[in-house]
Amino acid sequence: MVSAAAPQPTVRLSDYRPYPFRIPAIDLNVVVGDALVTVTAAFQVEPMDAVASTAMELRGVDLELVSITIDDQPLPQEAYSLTGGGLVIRNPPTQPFKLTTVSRLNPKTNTSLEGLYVSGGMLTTQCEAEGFRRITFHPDRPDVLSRFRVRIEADRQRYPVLLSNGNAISVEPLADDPSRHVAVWEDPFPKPSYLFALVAGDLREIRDHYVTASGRDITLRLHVEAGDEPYTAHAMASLKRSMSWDESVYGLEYDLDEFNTVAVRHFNMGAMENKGLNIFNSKLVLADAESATDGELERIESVVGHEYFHNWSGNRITCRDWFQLSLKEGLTVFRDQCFTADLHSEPLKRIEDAAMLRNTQFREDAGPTAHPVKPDAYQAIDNFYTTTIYEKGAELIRMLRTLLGPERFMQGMRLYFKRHDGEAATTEDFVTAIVEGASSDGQSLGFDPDQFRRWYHQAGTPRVTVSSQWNGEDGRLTLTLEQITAPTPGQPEKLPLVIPVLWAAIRPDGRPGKEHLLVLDQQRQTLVVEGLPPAVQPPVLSLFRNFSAPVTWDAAQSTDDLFALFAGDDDAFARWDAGQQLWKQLMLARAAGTPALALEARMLEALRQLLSQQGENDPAVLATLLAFPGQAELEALQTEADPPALERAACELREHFGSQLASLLQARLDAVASGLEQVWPAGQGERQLTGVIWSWLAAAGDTTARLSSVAAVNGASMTLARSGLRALQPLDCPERDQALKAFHDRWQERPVIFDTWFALEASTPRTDALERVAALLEHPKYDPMAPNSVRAVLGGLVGNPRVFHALDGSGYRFMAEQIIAVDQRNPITASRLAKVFSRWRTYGIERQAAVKQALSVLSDADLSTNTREVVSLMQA
Ligand code: B3K
Ligand code: ZN
Repeated sequence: MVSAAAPQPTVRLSDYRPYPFRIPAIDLNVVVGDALVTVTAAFQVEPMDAVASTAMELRGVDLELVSITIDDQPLPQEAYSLTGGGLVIRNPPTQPFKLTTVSRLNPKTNTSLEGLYVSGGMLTTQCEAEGFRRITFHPDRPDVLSRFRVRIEADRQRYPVLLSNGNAISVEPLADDPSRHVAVWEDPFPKPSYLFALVAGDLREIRDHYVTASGRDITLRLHVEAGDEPYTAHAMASLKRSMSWDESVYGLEYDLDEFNTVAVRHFNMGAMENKGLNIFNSKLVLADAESATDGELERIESVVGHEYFHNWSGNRITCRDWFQLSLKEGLTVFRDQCFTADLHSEPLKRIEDAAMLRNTQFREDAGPTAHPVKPDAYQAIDNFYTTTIYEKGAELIRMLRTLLGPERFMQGMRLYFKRHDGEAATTEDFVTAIVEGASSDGQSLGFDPDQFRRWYHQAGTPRVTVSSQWNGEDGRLTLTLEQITAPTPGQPEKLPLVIPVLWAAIRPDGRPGKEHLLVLDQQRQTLVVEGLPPAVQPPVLSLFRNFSAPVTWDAAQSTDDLFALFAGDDDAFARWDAGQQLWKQLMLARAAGTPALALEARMLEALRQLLSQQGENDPAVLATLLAFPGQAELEALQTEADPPALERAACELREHFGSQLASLLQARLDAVASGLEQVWPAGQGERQLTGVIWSWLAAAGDTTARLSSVAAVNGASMTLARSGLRALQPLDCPERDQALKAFHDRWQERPVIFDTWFALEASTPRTDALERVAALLEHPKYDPMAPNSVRAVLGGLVGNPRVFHALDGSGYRFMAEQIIAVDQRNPITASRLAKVFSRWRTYGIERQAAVKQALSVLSDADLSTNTREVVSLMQA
């Protein structure tokens, strides 16, 4: 038995060597028995070196090797050896040969949710990044591409549905045992092992079809547990929209005859793009307006799109090694962001993504787990499925588009998909293709591509300082920009990057001026702009429009300028950002116990304007302008991060503005009321604004708003139900308990939705909250094997600052103990949870000491490689 591997050595990009064998074809025979699964794997192998024999290394974890043959001849014991992480064949033939292994595994004892495992009564797989080695002995690296043919044999009653990648060839009863049946699947496209998938279970099928641009009729099948069929229409419609979008924007069509999707309750992440057989966390499939919020519906649509888009960006062109992960993930996030923007609102999507990046990726970039978009070393690759690889990776691609302009950029994309189809590529290949494709028009690039590549290797968020000088008589503006990136772990020295700065000067009459692109590529750079309208006052600058680069900046803008931008910048991002800068000042002052009264008064006035009838009339834009900055961004601005103080500040400001603006807010509520029942995506803005107003009014003690919030929990819209709960949650009032109980009673039989109740309970600030969280972990409906439930409860606790960050360290200790328990069964989920401690060095001295203790409790435990890597980085 090859058991779970010992701590893995560090893997380095510089050690990459091509695999010395090609495996063009793989035949898998998977026989599902009562307890064990037997896998016979026959590989066609072609040695690269036809002269000298090279040892063949195969990976295997928790597998029992039953037999091994080469060209149907048993391999003598001395010809191979079983090692901690797999098997080595010492002197394989130098000519093409057939390697056949038979191995056995037990999916029931596999709690890692990697490889082949049980979820409910079904068998399912997750192979990315290194799960295939838990199914059969294989090199299990992304640069080995094979055509797979898969035979699955199983009991007909227990496993009526048998799925794998590619096209279904046949399903037949087993000749000599009619209680069993056999399905054969064939995938004509060579793929790496991480895209392999297999599902066997009692599933219900929802079938539809899609005709591609070239007229091919594709069967679309969605497989869910019995009873879940009514909640699949949204996912199916999202899939069709994705297929059509990739055709019209990228000219990319689907390539197999069928496309299968399976919803699984026990899943480590959102979804997985296995070729032709996407597997989804059921919470990202099962949804309708009554059971999912507008935000969740949009997210489902975008994840369905994301996994579908991987068929080209990830599957047809895959990664040479895991250091290239952003090649597929950054690009696919970029593609799904554009998909959502095209289908809904481009400016609002940009704001959403910018806020997300600032509160997750910037935090990562500033902490102990900071790493470049292309890391150069790792211990557990699963720790690198991060917001840096995904979202910052997408920002790099967006910057290329901003620098090149959309048309030239698309020329580059077309070249990339054409040139590397069928290959395992690198991020260098990607940038080269974009640059060469874009330059095919013979014009200069406008930036140095080699310098641009630094973005892939340099961790940390650059900070840009902007200063300006104004000559009012001549209308001459001199802008000086300086960039600096603070050191990150292992990278003390930073080089200047290529930073696209989209900016405009607002004209004296308030009208926006022309938008300019400035390419900041020196550490310090000066730009002189002539010919602006002469005026005494310098023009107001609208900077980093559309969030043109993933950086922070300091332009020392005056309060007057920020209010001017907030009132009416024509760039939605820059307008929202000006408001965010003002909100940040207000919240930090409140958190410090010294409210900025004069600024609050000006904000009140600005909000009166906005809320008045002549003010902003798009409810979604208005709701976005009223949204407070995220906790992480605010913490980063405090000298000593103090999450409970920030939470208190938000409560105070809601109460203050809620009471001061009560009548205007009420008038806005009345104005949007008639639009609340529109079906998503219509009515989103109305519902979003209603939610913000409820939370302000409820905080100010408005009984009607509190009662409407409670009533919403039993209404027809999950968006409003959750808005009501969010409005009441921070308030210690009877309506809060009524609302939580109503939610509990209504949804307790629907696990996917009931996880929300766990999260709400765990994040409700109460004096006995920690005991309640402990009780939730014993709740009969809590499923410790389902990462969704684990994250709901433990993530909920983290979202409860007063409890998690209690000065006596009780929250941290509790979390450390839970992480150790989760790590025993599921290292991937545990190591992600461990990152909740990553900002500990920014806390005050007392909290630092408490986290330090929690970290040493963790570190003294017997941890997985995954969790050990994260804990060590945080302790370093
Ligand atoms: N590629 C998968 C993520 C796999 C995570 C492995 N631990 C989902 C996605 O990004 O589309
Ligand atoms: Zn992805």
